[in-house]
Amino acid sequence: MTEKTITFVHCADLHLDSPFSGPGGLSPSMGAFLRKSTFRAFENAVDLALERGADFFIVSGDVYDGEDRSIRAQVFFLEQLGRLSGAGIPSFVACGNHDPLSGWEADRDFPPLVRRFGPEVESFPLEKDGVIVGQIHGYSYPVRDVTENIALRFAGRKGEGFNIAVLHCNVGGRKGHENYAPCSLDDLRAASMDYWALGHVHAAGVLCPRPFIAYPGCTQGRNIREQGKKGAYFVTLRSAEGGLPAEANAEFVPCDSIRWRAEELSVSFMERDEDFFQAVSAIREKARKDGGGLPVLLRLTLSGRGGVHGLVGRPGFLKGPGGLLDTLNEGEEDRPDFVFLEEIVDETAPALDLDGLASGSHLVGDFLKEVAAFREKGRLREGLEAIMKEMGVLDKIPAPEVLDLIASLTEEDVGRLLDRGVYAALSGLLEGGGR
Ligand SMILES: [Mn+2]
Repeated sequence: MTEKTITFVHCADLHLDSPFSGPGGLSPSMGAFLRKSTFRAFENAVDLALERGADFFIVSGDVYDGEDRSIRAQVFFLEQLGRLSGAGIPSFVACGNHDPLSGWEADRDFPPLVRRFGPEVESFPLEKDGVIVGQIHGYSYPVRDVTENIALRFAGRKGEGFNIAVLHCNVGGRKGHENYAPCSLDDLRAASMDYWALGHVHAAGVLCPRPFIAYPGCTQGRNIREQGKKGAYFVTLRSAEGGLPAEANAEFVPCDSIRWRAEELSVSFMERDEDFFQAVSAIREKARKDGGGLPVLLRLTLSGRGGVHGLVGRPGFLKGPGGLLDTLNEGEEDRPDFVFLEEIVDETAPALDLDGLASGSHLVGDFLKEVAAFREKGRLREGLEAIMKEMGVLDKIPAPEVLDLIASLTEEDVGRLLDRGVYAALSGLLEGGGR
């Protein structure tokens, strides 16, 4: 028996025409750029199928962001499916909780090779080179609130050849996601499919390798909770012998046109304002480099204790007109790989009065006195090694070069490590009431 393969693109949660909530005070051009990003991302997913000559294309729900979808989104969606159809690539579309069948849409024709699943599990044949090689089963939400376990309805659907299931659902009661069409991984496995093309959870993830069960995540991140690369899977399914599910190779391909990123910067141990400015600049350039040419929306959270707290707390310093945020964003929009600071959150605290704390008769005071006694004894590196030995840490270090590294530490190095350790410990001890 000759091995059969099929290829397809699996995407979900396009949320076309999402309004961008996060950033305030965006320029009109930036606002327009963001508004277009969900469209661009879907176009990129369609390009992926066209460029690689996929056998078909799957959208697992939440094409639109709202039940009453915008005309712009509807027209665009049909246009893109039309590009696929024109190239002979069939598309299979399921509706999710954000775009149930009950939502309003213009009464228009889908392009010829598009199939949209109905409100009951429905099956369509999969063809390759004019030969039926399997079937695809799917379900569209009739209304937004589907609380029934729909996965169970796929039982007994399996036919000859490849079997693919398309469903928008919450597997395993994932927190932070509405519990629509709740089901378990075992429910999905029990249906004897080769591939479960899921939608709903906006972070990509493979739940099971065989049968392959996966969320591709949303195609475009739309707020700070949707960070990092967003895209679609390009899947190759290989038929397997002996009744096993087909073997899937799913390559995650980024499709997004702008990326969200959150960074934290601790101001502890910054001696001068200059250190702060340099650190912020380094974070921005790192974000640009990691973006690989794609623009980035960056949220920066400032943390830690130190003198810089006074600087960033100056009225208007961070967010006033002509403040740091404005200044850093100026001119960014003119470059294709812009890094736009959408928010700076100040969680810094003033430097600690270590002498004052050390004189207190409480846990923190005792801790600091202990540290001071250790310091006074001198020979810090030997002291450190003795403590590590006592705790059994030294014996557990497998790499001799780590031991060499410890041996090569100067007294100054160990002093600095001690400072950091004390700060970290104090932050923990003083958590809550210490600021
Ligand atoms: Mn969604």
